[in-house]
Amino acid sequence: MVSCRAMHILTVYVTVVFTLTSFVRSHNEENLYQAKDNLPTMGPAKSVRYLLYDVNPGEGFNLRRDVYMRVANLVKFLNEDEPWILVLPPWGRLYHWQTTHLSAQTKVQWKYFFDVNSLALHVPVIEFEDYLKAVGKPEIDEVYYLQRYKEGWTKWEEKIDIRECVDPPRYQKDSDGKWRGQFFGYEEVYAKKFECMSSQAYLLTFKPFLMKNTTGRSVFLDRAENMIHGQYSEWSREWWTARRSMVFSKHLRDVADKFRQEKLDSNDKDDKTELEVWTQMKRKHGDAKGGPYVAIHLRRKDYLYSHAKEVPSLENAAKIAKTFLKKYKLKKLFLATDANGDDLTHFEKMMKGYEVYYHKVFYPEMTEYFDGATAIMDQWICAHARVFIGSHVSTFTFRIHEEREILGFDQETTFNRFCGDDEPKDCEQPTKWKIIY
Ligand SMILES: Nc1nc2c(ncn2[C@@H]2O[C@H](COP(=O)(O)OP(=O)(O)O)[C@@H](O)[C@H]2O)c(=O)[nH]1
Ligand SMILES: *[C@@H]1O[C@H](CO)[C@@H](O)[C@H](O)[C@H]1NC(C)=O
Ligand SMILES: [Mg+2]
Repeated sequence: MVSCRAMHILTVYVTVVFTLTSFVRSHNEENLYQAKDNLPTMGPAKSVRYLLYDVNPGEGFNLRRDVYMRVANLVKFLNEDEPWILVLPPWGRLYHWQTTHLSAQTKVQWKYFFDVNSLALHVPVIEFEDYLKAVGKPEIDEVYYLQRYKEGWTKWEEKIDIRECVDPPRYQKDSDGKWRGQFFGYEEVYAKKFECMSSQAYLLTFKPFLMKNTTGRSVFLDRAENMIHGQYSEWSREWWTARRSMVFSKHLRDVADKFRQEKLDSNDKDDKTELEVWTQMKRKHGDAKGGPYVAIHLRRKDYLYSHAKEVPSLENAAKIAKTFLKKYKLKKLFLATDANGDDLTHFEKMMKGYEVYYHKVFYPEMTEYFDGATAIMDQWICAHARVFIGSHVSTFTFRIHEEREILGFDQETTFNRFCGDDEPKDCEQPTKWKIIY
């Protein structure tokens, strides 16, 4: 018997397929990253809607990647019933991106950092620039600014409500009645409607709101980090599917791979880390061997204060790194860090007898969007090491863990972290998030 549910799913699928096709045909086809086998083939139309979002300006690159996974899954669930396209929020002006000689690190497109066709194998996405072209004016229909409840948390219950703004909003109505705000630094962009929305809710709770309570063609959720994963968190298949789609852009991988080969004797064939299209890729723990080097992520800067107890001194970091180098009988150390130049030289001195490599010296040609690009290359190289040691609760470290799960490393080589000087030597190690297919 063909169940009603199966029929329903089929109908919905066909609807989505229909609508997306007409969308693709009526717009510039190149603007929509929609991988071929995901491509709709025919149909009438319920018009496509756009979901836009942004994150608290204080958040760094790697938490932003986590927020992407939430919003992407929201769009995925929306597409079960209605065609929605996720608009990728341009990168720029991140707190950590301070390379002063570069004023260009604003309005950076996702394709610079990620393989957008891989993202599109999960949900339909377009760059913000292409959204502007597609709608033909610098306009967003509705903006909802997610905020806490003024009265605070009383008990856990899922709820979202349009409320007065708790904090002075970063949007203002101009004399033409247009809402002006930040909008990634695009000064011409405005919204037709703006509301603050108190929320204490899982991402799925936003689906009925978006489908039924909003009518605009484009809806923008600001402060999207307030959307909670709920059941779609690290231990769920959906989360991992979104995560697997976040493949780094090829041009950055290529620079990092060249570095691996030239300096670290590391390549995918020998290391057993060859990539496939992510939808086809399914490795077992232990399949990957990794290059003949130890990689460490040594987080400094703000973590020296915000996580003082768990951040090791350089002396101790060097000691721990040597323990691993001996255990794995390796001579080369790859160092990913946001430490300053003096610390780097100091650390290198303490690693006498070993070869230390780090990015600042080795890819000086990467001046374009330096900070984001080097961060990604550092992560990519750490992800391919025989063994990795990370920093306590750093999202930069977490994204490396996940990359290694995707590549199929033994978990013992991945979920290690430095202990602070005053912590026990066997301090609590990172949670082993196992990949789920
Ligand atoms: N290149 C490079 N940048 C780093 C490293 N560690 C931290 N950073 C920079 O500092 C930022 C850290 O912020 P974030 O991504 O939020 O990670 P978290 O603060 O460690 O959780 C990164 O995005 C990088 O710009 C590193 O090892 N290498
Ligand atoms: C959405 O609409 C329903 C029905 O009108 C209403 O009860 C609900 O409060 C609305 N949700 C929000 C967040 O405004
Ligand atoms: Mg951070």
